[in-house]
Amino acid sequence: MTEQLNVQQMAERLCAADNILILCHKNPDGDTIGCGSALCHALKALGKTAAVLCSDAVPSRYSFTAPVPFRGEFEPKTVVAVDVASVQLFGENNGMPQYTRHIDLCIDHHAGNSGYADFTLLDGNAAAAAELLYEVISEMGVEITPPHRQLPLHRPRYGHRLLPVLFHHCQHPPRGGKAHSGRCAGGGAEHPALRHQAPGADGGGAYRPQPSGISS
Ligand SMILES: [Mn+2]
Repeated sequence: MTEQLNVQQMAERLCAADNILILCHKNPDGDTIGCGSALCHALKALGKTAAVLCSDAVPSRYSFTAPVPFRGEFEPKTVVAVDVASVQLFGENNGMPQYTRHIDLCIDHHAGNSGYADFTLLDGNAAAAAELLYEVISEMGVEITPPHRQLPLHRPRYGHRLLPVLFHHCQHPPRGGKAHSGRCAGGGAEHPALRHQAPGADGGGAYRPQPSGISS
């Protein structure tokens, strides 16, 4: 039986974890891949080791999320499922079965989630797991990078929504002097992708969708 967590509790558990393997569902869509990439980049921005595993190939239209595929380069200590309602949905390829025997954390929006994880953040009223993940990442103290803050948060596609996925840890109080309220204290380097993604030194350039077919 799973224990339900709220956003703050999930953020705390993620902040306390390391060597984190993030699992997506088979036949991946924008929600599971967007969540996987976003959570992975957020954890890496906090200096953690993390990667994403999916039973099926990630469609090229989601390559803009800069997926970090797991290649067995570390021994997972914490396994997190995103947008996966039941264990049957993990799939059987890419060595997936050896990592689905024990799922520590689950972030999901399917009301019928079977409760397979030790701890679950579930909101059946959310249109996408990405809505929950956005709150979790914010609670972790990882800020969406300026160029991606301008992305439409809710980008309808296949009934799901995508989330801007490049983050970096905010080491300074944001402009306006508001204190940082995240759960994760301390370091974390700027995400390297920020530097080549940033359209200008002020971070104020417009987002230009890549020709991957995801833009309308
Ligand atoms: Mn999905």
